[in-house]
Amino acid sequence: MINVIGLGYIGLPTALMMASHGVEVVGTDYNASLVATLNAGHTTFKEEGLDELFAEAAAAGIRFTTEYQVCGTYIVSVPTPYDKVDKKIDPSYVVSACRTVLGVAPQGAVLVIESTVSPNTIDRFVRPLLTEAGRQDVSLVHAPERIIPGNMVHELVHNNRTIGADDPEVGERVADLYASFCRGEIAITDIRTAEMTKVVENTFRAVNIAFANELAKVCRVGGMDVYEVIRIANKHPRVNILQPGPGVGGHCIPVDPWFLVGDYPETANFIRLALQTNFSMPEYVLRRAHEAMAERGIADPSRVGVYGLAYKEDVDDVRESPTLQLLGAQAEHLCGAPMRVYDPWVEADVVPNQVHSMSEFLDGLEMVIVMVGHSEIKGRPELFGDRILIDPRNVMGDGANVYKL
Ligand code: SAJ
Repeated sequence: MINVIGLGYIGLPTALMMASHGVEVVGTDYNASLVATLNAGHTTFKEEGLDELFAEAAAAGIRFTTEYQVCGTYIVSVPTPYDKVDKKIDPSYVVSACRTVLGVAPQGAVLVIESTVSPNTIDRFVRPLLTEAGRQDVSLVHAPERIIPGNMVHELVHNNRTIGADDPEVGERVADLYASFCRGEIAITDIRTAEMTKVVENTFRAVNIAFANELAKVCRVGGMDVYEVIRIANKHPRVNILQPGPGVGGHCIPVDPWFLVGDYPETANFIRLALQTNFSMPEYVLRRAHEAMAERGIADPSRVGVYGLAYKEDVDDVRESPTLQLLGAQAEHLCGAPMRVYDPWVEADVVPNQVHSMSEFLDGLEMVIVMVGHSEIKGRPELFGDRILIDPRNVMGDGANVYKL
C-alpha cells in the first residue's frame, strides 16, 4: 500500500494515477473539509481529465482520510512556500509531514518526498528527523514532480522523471512504482542532484521568459514587433525563446528560482535579475494601459476592466497571479478606484470588484486589459465588442483597438 500525504495540485493527481494503475493507495490530508469533499466524490480543482481519472481511481478503491497509514511507502507532496523576505524555502510542511510519517512507519519503510525543495533541504531538515526519531531504517527518496497545470494528467503519464535516492536499489524500487503509470524515462541519481535539477528546470524557464520580456521592452523602444522577431529567431535550430507576457505566476516559476538566490545570494545574480524582470511586467502593463487611456481620451479608470485572474490560461489557480500583482501596483500608485475584474475560470471571490459574468463585466467599460488568454476568448476580440484592448498575451490579433506589450 502507498500512502500519499498532501492531496493538493500534485498529490491528488499522483494518488489517483497510481490507484487507477493497480496500486493500493490511501490519500491523506490534514484538511478535513478537503478529505470530506473527496470522499463525497468531488475533485477539489479544475484540471483537464481529472474528473475521469478520479472516477477510475474511485472504482479501483482509493480511500481518503486525515490519518497517516501504516504501510511500506509514503509519498509526501505538501507545499513548500518561500519566505518573501529572505527568499529561502519554508520547509515546515515537509518537516511536519515527515515527522508524522516517522511516528507511524513500519521498519524499513520508504519515504518519498515529491514536494519541490531547494538543494540540501532534505539533508538539512529531513535527515536529522531520522536521527532524532532513531529511524535510520527508513530510506529517503526525492522524486520531484514535473507536471504542468493544464496538462497534468497527460504529463504524469508521458513526462520523464527524476528519482534521487541514497541507495540506488531503493531508487530502482521507487522507479518501478512510478513505472506503473509513467511511460517516460526515469533517471535515478542522488538526492541533492534531484533537488537541484528540479529547481534548475524552473529557473531555466524563468530566465527564458525574462529574456522574452526584456526583448518586448527593447522592441517597444526600438519600434519592432517582438513576436515576429521571436518567431523568426526560433526558426534557428538552436534557438527557442519563450513568449513575453504580463508577468509570471503560479507556484513554481516565480518561486523556485528564489531558492537559489536565497541560498547563494552572492552568486546567483543573473537569476535574481531575471526574476526582477518578470516581476516588473504587471506594472509595465499598467503603464501601457495608462498610455493607451491618455491616447484614447479615457480619463475615468472605472471604465477600464481586467479580464483574467488565473495565473495562466485554462486553469483556475490564482497563486502569484500577474493580475493580483497588477492590482497591487495599481493600489500602490493610487491610480483610481480598484478595476473591475472577471475570470470565467475563477468562481471564488478573490478580489474586490470581481464579477462573475461577461455581460456584467463589460457593462460600461471602454477598455479591457486581457491578462489571461483563456481558450474561450483567444482569437475572438469581437467578444469584447468595440472596446480598446490591452493585449500583453498577444491573443487578440491585430487591429486598431489592440495594444500589444
Ligand atoms: N509564461 C510566460 N511566457 C511563456 C510561458 C509561460 O509568460 O512563454 C508565464 C505563464 O503565463 C505563467 C507562468 O509563466 O504565468 C508560469 O507558467 P508555465 O506554464 O510556464 O509553468 P507552470 O508554473 O504552470 O508549471 C511549471 C512547469 N515547469 C517547466 O516547464 C520547467 C511544470 O513542468 C512544473 O511541474 C511546474 O512548474 C512545477 O510545479 O514546478
